[in-house]
Formats: sequence, C-alpha cells, structure tokens
Amino acid sequence: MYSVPKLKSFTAAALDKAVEKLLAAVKEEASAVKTEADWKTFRDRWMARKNGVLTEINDLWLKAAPKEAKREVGQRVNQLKASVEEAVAKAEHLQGQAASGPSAKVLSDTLDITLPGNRRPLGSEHPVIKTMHEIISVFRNLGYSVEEGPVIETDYYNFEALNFPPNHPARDTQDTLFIANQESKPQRDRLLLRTHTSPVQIRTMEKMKPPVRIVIPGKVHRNDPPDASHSPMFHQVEGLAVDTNITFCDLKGTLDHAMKALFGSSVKTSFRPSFFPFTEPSAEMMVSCFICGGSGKRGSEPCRPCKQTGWIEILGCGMVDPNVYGFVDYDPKKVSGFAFGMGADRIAILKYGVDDIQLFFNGDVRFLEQFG
Ligand code: 2NL
Repeated sequence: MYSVPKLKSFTAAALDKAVEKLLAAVKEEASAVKTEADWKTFRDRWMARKNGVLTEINDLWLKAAPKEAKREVGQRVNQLKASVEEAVAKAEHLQGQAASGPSAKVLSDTLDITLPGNRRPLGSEHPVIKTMHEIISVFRNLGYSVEEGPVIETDYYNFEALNFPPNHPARDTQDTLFIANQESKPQRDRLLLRTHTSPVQIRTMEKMKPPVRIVIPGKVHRNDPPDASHSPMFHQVEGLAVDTNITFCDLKGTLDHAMKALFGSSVKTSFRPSFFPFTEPSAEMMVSCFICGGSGKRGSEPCRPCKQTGWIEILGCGMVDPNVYGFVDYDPKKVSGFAFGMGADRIAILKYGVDDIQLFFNGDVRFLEQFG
C-alpha cells in the first residue's frame, strides 16, 4: 500500500515523479472499491483531515519545502487534491451503480407487456382552423406567402394607416375593444384588440417592397355581444396583391378562381358595389349558393343559407386606396393592387351547416370531434 515519501529533492523532475506515483496509487486503490464500506475506507484513507494521505502530503511536501520551492509544490499539491477528490467521487458513483445495479432496477420494474396500453384519443383540427388552412392553401398554390402579426395593435396600424382619419365616423362601425388607462398616450400609440387583420398588411408593406402577394389569417375582436351569428372573437383571412399594373380584372379572376377551388368548380361569383375606407373602388363578392345550387330552393323548402336568393355574400374586396400607399412609402403612381377580407368562421358555418357560431368556441368535445 502507498505511503507518502519524504521528498529529498524539490526539483521539478523529482516532484513530477512523486506526483506520478501518487496518482497511480489512487487509481489502483479506487479500482479495488466494490462495496460502500470499501468506498468509505478509501475516502478516509485519502481525505481524512487527521492522517489522510492529502494531509500527510501537506505536512511532508508543502510544509517541508524550502521557501523558493513552495510555489511550485503548492500548485502540485492543489492539483493532487482535485485529482483525489475526483477519484473518490467517481468511485462512489461506480460503487453505487454496482450495488443498486441494473439487475436490481430491472427486478423492481418488471413490466407485463401483455397489459393493454393507455389509449390517448387523437385530437382533430378545429373546424375554423381547418377552414383557414383550406383558404390559405388555395392562395399558397397561387404563389402567395403567409404573414402573421400581433393581436394587440396600436390605433395607428388598426385605423390611421388604413385611411381611417382620427375621429372619422367609419371607426364607429368597428366596435373596437380598447385597452384601458391609456389616455396619457398620443392617440396613434394607444393599444386595442385589432378589429381586422389589415394591420399585418401595413406591417408587411413597411418591410417589403412590391411585388407583394400575401395572405393573413388570424384572430380579431369586436365589442359585439355573442349570439348565434356573432362572437366578440372571430377569425379573418385577408389577402393583398400589390405590383405594377394590377387591375380590378386581376381581383375578379383571382377571387373567382379561389371560390371555385374552395366550393367546387360549378360556383359562380358576382360583385356588387360597397364601401371600405381602405379600398376604392370596393365590392362585396357573392358566390352562387353551393347548398341549393343557386335555385333558392331545396326541394319544396326555401333554402335558408342564401335566404332563397341563390347567392351568399362571402367576402369584401377592392382596389387598395392610394392613400394607404402614402403610409407605407409606396408610390401610388407606379403601383396598384387589390385586397380582400373574409370571415373564416362564417365560411366554416356555411361549409358545415352549423347553426350557431358559439358552438365553435364553447369547447364541447362532442361537437368538435365531428370534424376529425
Ligand atoms: C371584409 C372586408 C376587406 C381589405 C379587407 C385591405 C387591407 C389593406 C389595404 C386595403 Cl392593407 N384593403 N383589406 C380590403 C377590402 C375588404 O375585408 O368584409 N372582411 C371580413
């Protein structure tokens, strides 16, 4: 067994040799540790304050070293301490593993592989999200990219940059939910829940030069009391195309194609004049009723979704008002574009024949699991 020698010489070579012998001894003794009792003996032999090897080294090497060698000896003694501590910790770990050992663990964890597993029912995509994905995918196939943005917006992005001047009565049509206690801020910086996804189009035009082709899905909020056709939170998909020479024909062709892709190639589209502050001219697009095929009747019964008219209003659209370009540093003399917006919840209601928008948001699994 190793015992600490007195050093006759304190040269670097002599120190190296002594250190080497000591490290070899720790290694050898550590490898002999098998049980917890072995490990305790090993630890005390090397680390005990009284008569431990490290303490002896301190006395026999460091204290005995001549003044000029103390630095050198001190450094090695510190390194040795670290090595010994490491060896002791490692031996404890190995010893612990051997004692509780894989066999003991396996024995206590015996597994009956014939028992049935825990079934976790698969969820399904929410019908509104599913509808949004379908709409988005039609436009992705036309080369549009998808953008998203914040639900809590500033007055500037939700209204001002979209050509609603401060205090303009058009703002009243949006029943906006404002964040409280912001009177001290300038109006344009006040926060609100976005009433449409159009702010994301403004943000995208700020960072991207034309040509732009984007669709924006997202949640929006309005201060509407909930009923069968209203919810204070609902979903929109908006789109925007800005480039040189974009005309109303491009708008009609794009949206007619999109409706045929969504509702079937036999649907017809029809446009009628409307108003939005951010488009000029503006239109509402109607789709021939895909429930009754445009006849207004289902057998002898009146068709309810189209109110017997044979047409369903599906979205709003128009050519981007040149004033909007002024806010995003586009040149209205060089570029033109169209935009559109649709309510995803409304389209899901029509597609699935749901009679109450609240069913989408109550979280009743018996309703939601029907859309898997
Ligand atoms: C609707 C109508 C619309 C837009 C949204 C838009 C956005 C920008 C510029 C111009 Cl940045 N227009 N969006 C345009 C027309 C209609 O939505 O009924 N949505 C549910």
